[in-house]
Amino acid sequence: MTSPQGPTITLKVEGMTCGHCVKAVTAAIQAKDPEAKVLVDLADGTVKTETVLPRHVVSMAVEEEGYAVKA
Ligand SMILES: [Cu+2]
Repeated sequence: MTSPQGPTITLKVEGMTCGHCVKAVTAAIQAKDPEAKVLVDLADGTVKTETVLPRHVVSMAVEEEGYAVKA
């Protein structure tokens, strides 16, 4: 089954530590794609996004919040 949303993008992100970070990252991505599903794993330092946005746009949104995208 294919997703109507688009592919899942996984980013390795440094500097996320708490619920505020989760909200900030989620809001930043959803500002660009309101339909995006965002799953932040603080322990792993990963952000998984189901979105129609290209990877570099998701990456840019996260970095604009002040977090470093490592991969
Ligand atoms: Cu935080």
